[in-house]
Formats: sequence, C-alpha cells, structure tokens
Amino acid sequence: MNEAVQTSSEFAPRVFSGIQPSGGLTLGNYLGAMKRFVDTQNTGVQSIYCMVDQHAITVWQDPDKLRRATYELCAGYIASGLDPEKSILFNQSQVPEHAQLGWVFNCVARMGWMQRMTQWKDKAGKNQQNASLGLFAYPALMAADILVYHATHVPVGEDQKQHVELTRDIAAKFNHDYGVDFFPIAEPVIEGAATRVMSLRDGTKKMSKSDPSDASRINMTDDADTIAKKIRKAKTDPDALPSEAKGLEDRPEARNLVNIYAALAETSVDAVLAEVGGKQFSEFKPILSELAVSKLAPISTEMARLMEDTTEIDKILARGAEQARAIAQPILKETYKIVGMVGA
Ligand code: AQP
Repeated sequence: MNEAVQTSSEFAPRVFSGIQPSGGLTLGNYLGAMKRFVDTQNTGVQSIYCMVDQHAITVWQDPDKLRRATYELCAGYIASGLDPEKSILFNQSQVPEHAQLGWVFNCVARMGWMQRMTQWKDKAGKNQQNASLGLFAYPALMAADILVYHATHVPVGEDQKQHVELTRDIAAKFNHDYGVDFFPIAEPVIEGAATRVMSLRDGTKKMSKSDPSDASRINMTDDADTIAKKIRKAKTDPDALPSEAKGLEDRPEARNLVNIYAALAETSVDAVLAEVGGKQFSEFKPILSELAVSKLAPISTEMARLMEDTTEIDKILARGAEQARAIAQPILKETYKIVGMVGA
C-alpha cells in the first residue's frame, strides 16, 4: 500500500468544492460558494477548488464559450480572494483521475439513486430520453471529484446537498462492498445567510446562471448601473420590511433581498432587520445596491484585469493540476488495487 494513502475512518480534514464553467458567475455562486471557499481557505485547512468543466458539458456548450467561462471562473476565484499559494486551484479535465474514479463509481451507484436526484429531474425535465447519459451520471462524477482527494468537508449551496448525500452513499457502499474503510463519509457544509440565493424575479426559484432571464440574477461581471437597475426592478411585495426574521415568513422576495444584504454585509438577518425594519423597499433597495456594488465592483475589476492575459491563469492551472494529481494518483491507484485491477 502507498504510504501516502489514508485508509482509516480518522481522516484528516480536507476541503473540496467545485463550480461549473457553464456560464457567467452569479451572486448565488459568489455568496453560496466562492466567498465561503475563501473564508475556509483562510482558516488554514487544506483546501482544493476546481472548475468542473466535465460537468459543464453534460449540457452542450459552445467550445469557445466554455474555454472563456473556464478562464473567467478561474479569474473569479482569484479575484474573490482564493490564493493559489494557499489553496489548490485547478481545472477538472486537467486531472484525469476524476473521470477514472468516476467510472468506478458509475459501477457502485445504483440507477434508482440517480433517478431520484432533483437536479436530474429539473434539468432533464420531460425530455429524459434526449438528455445526455452524462447528465444522468453526473452525481457519480461529483462523488469522484470529492473522494479522489479523500475530502472530508464540502462547502456548497443548499441545492447541492443532495449530491453530497449521494457521495456519502457511494463511499459507504464502496467501503461495504469491498470490506474496506477507504473512502471518508464527507460532510456537506451549508452555512451563512445565503445558502440559497433566489431569483430576483421569483423568490421561490434559485438564482441560476442558466436562467433565460438575465434580470433574474446579478452577474459577477455586471457594472454598477446594471446591478442598481436589477435590484430596483427586483420583485417585492407592497409591505414595509419587518423588524424580526419571523416577519419574513411567506415573503420569499423580501426574505431573499434581506438574506443577500446580510451575506454581503457578513452579518445576521436579525442584525439587518434591527437596522432596516420599518423601511419601504423604495428605501431599502438603494442601500442594498450600494452594498452590492461596493463588494462586487473590486472583484469584477480584478477579473477583467486577469482576463486581459490568460497566460498567467494557464500557469496557475497547470501548477494546480500537478498538485491535485499528487494527491489523486495514489488514491486512484489504491482504489484500483482494492477492486482487483491488474497493474495497479
Ligand atoms: N442561487 C444559489 N444560491 C446559493 N448557492 C448557489 N450555488 C449555485 N447557485 C446558488 C452554489 O454554487 C456552487 C457551484 O454551482 P454550479 O455552478 O456548479 O452549479 P449549479 O448549482 O447548478 O449552479 P447554477 O448557477 O444553477 O448553474 P447551472 O445554471 O449551470 O445549473 C455550488 O456550491 C452551488 O450550491
């Protein structure tokens, strides 16, 4: 057995998460994922962050747009505060061990598990026969993304909870089927005021980069005027803001805007309402816009600077892939040995 591979249930803490380069980054990706990745990195725990381009192609992507979105996502990570000296930052397809372990997990996961996935039902919709096989199998690849590093903690938004639970099921079934204690049972880490940022047009729908309506989301690359306009036009109700969180129940749009404010200001919903309770949306929206612009403008300016010359990003990704492979290769090799593959 390779000395570097940990096989006990006492796994050292290690964080993994990823974002798809399937379009421009949204405020949902920033608050639900990216900002929290930076906070985690700064606690000193070993952190591994990825651009999951192989997930993106489960739905057809224009190749030039995919390349650009991958660079832009990497620029977004760095501009948000991810430091390639502190975290491992890389692109999934540059580390083939993800797809290799993904195949093993395709043989562990059950069809019924995949059929229950909410994201499969949402994305394939009524057109399941025409959806790609990759879209169906995506959660097994996501399990491989996490477990090829023996990651123990996965910071994600609320929408990804089910996928991390499936990762736990796959790890447990693999360990059981082969009589080993090889893969950790990873924990989803879903915390903060914005674990589920909702559409600005419909407070019951997730803010998403693939929503056909650009007005439904704030993009990380939107300029100040666009952000202000989108917030001004955001759907609300006619009542004033309440003074306590309980008053946001059954008011999804109001709750969403207050959650966004709290997450951007790094405070609690109660603290926000203590300040703005009683105000009309006509007063609250400009305050929210100002805060959003002050937080996002420096990030989008830095993203634009990084995008001017992508050779720097290429270097960061090449080094990140090398660091990632140094961890993933022995874990894959050991997996192959466990399942009985000759030559491993
Ligand atoms: N609205 C959101 N609120 C909180 N967190 C969110 N995340 C995404 N949207 C929100 C979190 O961002 C991370 C990366 O997600 P992803 O881009 O890989 O996939 P996704 O969840 O499917 O995001 P989108 O924007 O809806 O992408 P498309 O439209 O391509 O499917 C995850 O941690 C996710 O929870």
